[in-house]
Amino acid sequence: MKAKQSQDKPQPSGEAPKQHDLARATSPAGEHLTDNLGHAISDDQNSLKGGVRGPSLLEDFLLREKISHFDHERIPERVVHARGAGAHGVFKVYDDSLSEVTAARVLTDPSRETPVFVRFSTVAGSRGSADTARDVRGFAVKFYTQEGNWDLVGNNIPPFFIQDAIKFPDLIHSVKPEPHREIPQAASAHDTFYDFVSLTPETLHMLMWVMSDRAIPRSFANMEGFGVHTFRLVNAEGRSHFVKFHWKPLSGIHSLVWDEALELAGRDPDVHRRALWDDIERGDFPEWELGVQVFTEEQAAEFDFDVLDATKLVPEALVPVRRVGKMTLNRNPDNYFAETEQVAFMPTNLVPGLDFSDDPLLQGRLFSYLDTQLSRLGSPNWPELPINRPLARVSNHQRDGHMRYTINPGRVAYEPNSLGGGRPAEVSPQRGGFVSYPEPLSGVKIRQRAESFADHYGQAKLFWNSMSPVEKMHIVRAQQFELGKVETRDIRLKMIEHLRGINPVLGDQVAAGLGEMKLNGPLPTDAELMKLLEGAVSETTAAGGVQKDEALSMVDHNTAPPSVRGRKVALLAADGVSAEDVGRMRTALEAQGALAEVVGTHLGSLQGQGGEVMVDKTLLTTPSVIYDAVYLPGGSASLKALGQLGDALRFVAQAYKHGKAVGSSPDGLALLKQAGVAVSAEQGVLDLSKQSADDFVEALAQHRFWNRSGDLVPA
Ligand code: HDE
Repeated sequence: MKAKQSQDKPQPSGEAPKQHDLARATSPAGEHLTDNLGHAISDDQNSLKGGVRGPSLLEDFLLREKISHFDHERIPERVVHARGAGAHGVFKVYDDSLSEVTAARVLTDPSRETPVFVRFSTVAGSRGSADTARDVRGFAVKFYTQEGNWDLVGNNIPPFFIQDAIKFPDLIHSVKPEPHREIPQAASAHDTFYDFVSLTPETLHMLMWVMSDRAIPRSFANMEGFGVHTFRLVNAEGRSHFVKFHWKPLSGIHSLVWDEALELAGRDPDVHRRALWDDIERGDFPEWELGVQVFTEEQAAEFDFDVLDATKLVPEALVPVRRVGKMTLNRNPDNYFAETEQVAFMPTNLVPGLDFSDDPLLQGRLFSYLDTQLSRLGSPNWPELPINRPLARVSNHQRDGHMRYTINPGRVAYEPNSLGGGRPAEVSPQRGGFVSYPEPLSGVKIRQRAESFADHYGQAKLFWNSMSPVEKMHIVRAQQFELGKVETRDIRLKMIEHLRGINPVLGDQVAAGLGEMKLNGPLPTDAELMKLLEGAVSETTAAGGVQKDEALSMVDHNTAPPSVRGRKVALLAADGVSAEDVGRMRTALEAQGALAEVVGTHLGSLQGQGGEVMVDKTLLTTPSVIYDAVYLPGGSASLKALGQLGDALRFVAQAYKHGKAVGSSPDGLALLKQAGVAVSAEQGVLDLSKQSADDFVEALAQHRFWNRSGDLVPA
C-alpha cells in the first residue's frame, strides 16, 4: 500500500506550488480558543446572564459573535451541479507532439507538472441528494498553469441536451423538482422533464446516454470525461485546428446497475464521494489520460453534422483519440467548503494556444459562469479565494468591492498612466499576451437555427447501434422506468414515437412496458429482451457514415485493459472462519491492486480457525452493493453461522443477481445453494476447491457476468 500523503511529507514537485499557495491560507487549530478577533475565551459553555437562572445579556459579545457567524454560514448552492466532490492532483503531457497545433505550454511542455483541482458532480440534485441518481456527471478540471488558470468544465457524457444556450434555463427548470411541490428530488423521471424532451427532439441523443448505464457510474474513477464542445487549438504561427477533449479513466469505465443505484441511494448516498476520498487516502490515486481529437476546419466542413452543434459527438471511428498526457488525483481537500464548495469554474478561463469555437451553447456559457459566481460567492473578488486564485501573478486596475483582500498600494488605478510608470503594461502576443483567434466573420444579425443542426435522430441511432445487447436492454428498462413515472399519457405517447424514430424495437418494447402495445404473450424477460435487441439496429445519419462506434460501448470497448484495480471484494465471515483462507484471498487480491474487506457478524475481531481475524465492516452496516464481488472463506462453523443469517444469504444472492463474481471455499457451497446460487465458472460463480484464488481475481476483472440465466435484478 502506498504511503498516505500529508502536508508535512514531500510532494511531487508540480503539486507543491498550489499546495504552498493554499497553505498560506490554511489555519490549523491553535492552542487557545479565541473569538474571531483574537480575544482569548475563558468560558465557551455558558452565555452571560443576569443571574444564573436569569435572561441573557445583550452585552454578551461572545454569544452574539458565535450565533451571528452561524446564522450566516450558508451560501446559495450552485443552481446546477450543486452536489459535488473535489480533489487535488497533477497533470503532465507525455511529449511535445502537440506543439504543431497549439502554443499552450500546459499541453506541450513535458517537463511541467501542472497542479489541478477537479470537481465531480451530479447536475439536477441539491447539495444533499444522493450520489447515485440517474444523471449526467460534471467533470470540471482547473489547471493552475504558469500562464493563468485553464478550466476544462466538462461532463461524463459527450453530447449535450440542447443546441442553443437560450434553452438552458428551460431544460433545467424542466428537470429540477416541479416548482409547485418540489418533487421529485434529483430525478428526471417526471412529467415536466419529458414534456420538455418530447417537444424538443434535439435532446434525444443525450437522452439515450442518460438512459444508459453511463448515467449511473460505479465511481468517479470509472468515468470518462468530455469537453463536449468543439474548441480551438492555436499554434505559435496563429494557425487553428478544432479539438474535442476527452478524459480516459485508467481504471476502466464501469457502471452500477439500476437496482444497485437505488439501494445505494439509501444505504450510502455518499458512495462516490467516499470512494474518491478513500482511494486517495489509501494511495490508490485515480488517473485519467487526456485525449484529443484534432481536426481541421476543412475536415469539419466535410462531416454530415455540424461540429458547432453540441448535441453531436465526433465518432472516434472518424477521428481517433490521441492520448497526450495524464492526470493523477493525489490529495484530498483540507476543507470541503473552502475548496470544493468555493471553487469557481469558468469556460472562459483559457490560456494562449486555446480558443473557443462558435458553438452557440458554448457562447452562452461564456457569459453564465462569471455571472453565477457573483450571486453564489457574493462579490467580484471571488478570484482572490485561495482555491480560485491563479499561480500566475495577478496585476491590474480592478479595485474594491465586497471583501477585497488584496492591498493595492499607490495612487494609480487606471491605464494608461504615467504616474505609475505605465505599469502594469500590456503584454505582446509574442511574450504571451492572449489574442483571440482572428476568425473571419460575416453575416446578418439573425435569430435562427442553422440548417446543419437539423438532424436530431442520426447520432441517437449511432449510440443505440453501438450498444451491446445488455446495454440496450438497460436502456429499454430505464426508459420503461422513467416513462412509467410520467403521469400524463399524452407525454408518454409522444416519447414512444420519438423512441420508435430512433429504433422501432426500442420504441415497441418501451411501449409494451407502458401498456401501449399488446405483445403475443408476456413481456420478455431480461434474457429474452437481450436476444430480441441484438439485431435491432438503425441506419445512422449525421454520423459521418459511421454505423457503429465501439468506443461508445462500455462492454465492447474499454479505456483500460481489464483489471481489478480499485475493485472491492467482501469476504463474509463469522467466528470460526479460516484465517489462512482469508489471508490467501487477501494476498491474491491485493497483489493485483484490488481491496479485500472482511464483512463480519460483529465488529472487532473474529475467533478464527488458526488465529484472530480482524473485521472491517459488519453485515448490519454494509450491503453487497458496496462491493464488486463476494468470497466465502472456509471454516465450517463460520459458514454454518452465516447460513442462518438472512443478511448473509441476501448479501450473496444480491451480489449474484447484480452479475458480480462470487467465489466460495468448499465449506461455503451449502450457503451458496441456500442463497439460490449455482456454481458455474463461465457465469462467474467459482468453487475454490476446483479453481484458484487467481481464477477468482480474473473473474473479478470481468466486472459483471451478464450470461446468468433469468432476470438478474432485482435481487
Ligand atoms: Fe454548466 N453551469 N451550463 N454545463 N456546468 C454551471 O456554474 C451553464 C453546460 C458544467 O463543479 C454553473 O459555477 C449554461 C455544458 C459543470 O463547479 C452555471 C449552460 C457542460 C459545472 C452553468 C451550461 C456544463 C457547471 C452553475 C448552457 C459540459 C459544475 C454553478 C449554455 C460541457 C462546475 C457554476 C463545478 C456549472 C451554466 C451547459 C458543465 C449556472 C448556461 C454543455 C461540470 O453557470
